[in-house]
Amino acid sequence: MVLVVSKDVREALEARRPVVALESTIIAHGLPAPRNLRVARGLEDDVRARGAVPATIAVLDGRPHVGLDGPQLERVANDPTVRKLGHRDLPLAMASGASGATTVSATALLAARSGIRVFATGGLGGVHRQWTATQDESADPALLARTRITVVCAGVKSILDVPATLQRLETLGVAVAGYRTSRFPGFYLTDSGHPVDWRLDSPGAVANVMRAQDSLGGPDSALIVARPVAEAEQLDPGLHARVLDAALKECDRRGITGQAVTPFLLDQLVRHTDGASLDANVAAVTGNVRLAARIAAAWTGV
Ligand code: PSU
Ligand code: MN
Repeated sequence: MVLVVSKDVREALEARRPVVALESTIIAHGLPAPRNLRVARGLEDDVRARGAVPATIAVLDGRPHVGLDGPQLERVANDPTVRKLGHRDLPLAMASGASGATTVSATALLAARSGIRVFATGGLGGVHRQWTATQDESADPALLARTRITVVCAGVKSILDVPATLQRLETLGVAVAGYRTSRFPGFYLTDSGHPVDWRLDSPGAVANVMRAQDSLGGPDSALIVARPVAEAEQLDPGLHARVLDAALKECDRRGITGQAVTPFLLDQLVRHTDGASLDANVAAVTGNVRLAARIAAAWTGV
């Protein structure tokens, strides 16, 4: 097989034990070193502590890996030549022997190909502000519209146009539910200011929706489980609004476009909130990973 699936992950999948896919762009390009490696290891430990097997996904020397060992994880965290790969980049990286961290779209594709059903991340990509001028929209929503996977996230990144992204997910037919909330979470913020139509209150309830998706058939779309960061752990909303406004202007001023936009904005937020956005980001992804492990257990019936 073209995918290199680690022994741990392969054995768990064969025995129908719970597995949680983890993306690597957040490690390589979303969080600053040296905290990124600590967080990446911590997320894997959090999955294991809940009886599931973590499958961090990345492309190394042209080979897509599902489940990384210690040195491979370290390489993703510390090697500055590791690129950012969306799903469209996968064949290009494979054929050229490149190494890259996978975004939500690339991770979801590789996870689904290897038989993993549950995936955790921080915030999804989506429609950027000023979309009418730039047409900048992440590949994440469109890929999730045709990939059967459950993504646990803290909503979509707050640097985006959140209502436009929710609208796009509706148009594309991607199922969205709040986890123990009827408010769509705002990534660094507990509440994005927008409602969500459906709420699910337990891992078992999520697994029931996944089973209903499969029994219904139809397009192989995803299920987004949007879990808010606790209010005590969120970024101060006033600070968030001020810093984001300045960061968007700076992005414009420097003419940053394409794949560089999201990492640039996240980095600006870390710098200008004294690391508070980093704490909120880590709190969000950690909570999501823990919930994903419980959903994976409910899904496999462990
Ligand atoms: N969530 C985070 N940090 C990140 C990302 C998500 O907490 O760095 C990454 C994901 O990999 C997501 C990507 O797929 O940002 C979106 O980038 P773009 O807007 O270029 O599609
Ligand atoms: Mn983009």
